[in-house]
Amino acid sequence: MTGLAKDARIFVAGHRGMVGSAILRLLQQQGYRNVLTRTRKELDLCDRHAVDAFFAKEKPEHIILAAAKVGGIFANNSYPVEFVRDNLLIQTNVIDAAYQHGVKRLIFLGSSCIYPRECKQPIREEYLLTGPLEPTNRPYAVAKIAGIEMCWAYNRQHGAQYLAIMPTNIYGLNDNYDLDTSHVLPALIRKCHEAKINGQKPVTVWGTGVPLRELLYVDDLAEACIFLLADDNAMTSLTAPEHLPIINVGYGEDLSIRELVKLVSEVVGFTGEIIFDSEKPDGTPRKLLDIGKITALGWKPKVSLREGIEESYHAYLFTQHHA
Ligand code: GFB
Repeated sequence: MTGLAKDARIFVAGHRGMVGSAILRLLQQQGYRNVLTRTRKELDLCDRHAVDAFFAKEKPEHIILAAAKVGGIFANNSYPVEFVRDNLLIQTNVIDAAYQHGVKRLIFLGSSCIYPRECKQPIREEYLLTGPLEPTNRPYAVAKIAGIEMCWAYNRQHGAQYLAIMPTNIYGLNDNYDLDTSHVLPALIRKCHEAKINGQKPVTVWGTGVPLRELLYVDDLAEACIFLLADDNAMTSLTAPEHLPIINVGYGEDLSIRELVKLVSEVVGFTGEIIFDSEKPDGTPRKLLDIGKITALGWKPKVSLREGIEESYHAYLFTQHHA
């Protein structure tokens, strides 16, 4: 079943990001010896000529495309240009260069926000494009949908094996803790921690606290990516030309933002007041993924939400002490 030789040349695009760095760690742990990486300074993925030169020189056989412009609800809402432009450029350059340079397999990472705002739950892969998108992240979602469509086009027209993985909201090591651009979980960890050390001051949480979110620890996503890339049968059937090459990766359960703050407070030891600022957007009401397709192949998440938050908080404290 394993179709990935330990000496295969695997390019992890975006290896310094939260997802890319988790993938790199796991590939190294699993003994892959020829993992290729480039920092943004060494290779600008928005520059097609630079991407072509890199592929011509390094000849990657497989690609995990984890490079993207990402951020939480406020960043998505504030920088629509960067979210649509940079993502379209990066994915178009890398996916087309992959084909031009004979790359066999490619994993493209998307996001659960590609599905309609009012989607039936849990969300199955085939619900894509069955309704209007959530406005706060539409530019990002449209770029990611274009990426899925590109993967399908290369599979159909050229017999490629390019697979789009749609993860739910991800958190963990190397997350972004900048309150203006981060996702909800790192923001809550930081807010609760800072409030605790400042004498249990009140914490302000955006929105009503009612939206539901599904959260998956980044190491579980990394495992799903490598597991799929290495499985010949799964890659062949998931990238068959007659259907969209898309598979959900999630935790299987969600909780409200209100419940999430409670859990984070417990882990961090924050006991102060929690204020909900309903002037701030809620975003999508709910986006729980149906993970039946990937669990049927044999993958399931290993890290519970509480364990994952504990790990993340320890990592956050470590970076604070070593800043
Ligand atoms: O994680 P988050 O920024 O993104 O926000 P989305 C999730 C929910 O948490 C929203 C609330 O209802 C926020 O209003 N929230 C509460 C907070 N307090 C905070 C806070 O301090 N910071 C943040 N960031 N949120 C993103 C998309 O949507 O999810 C992206 O914009 C992508 O495109 C990503 O899909 C996974 O889950 O709403």
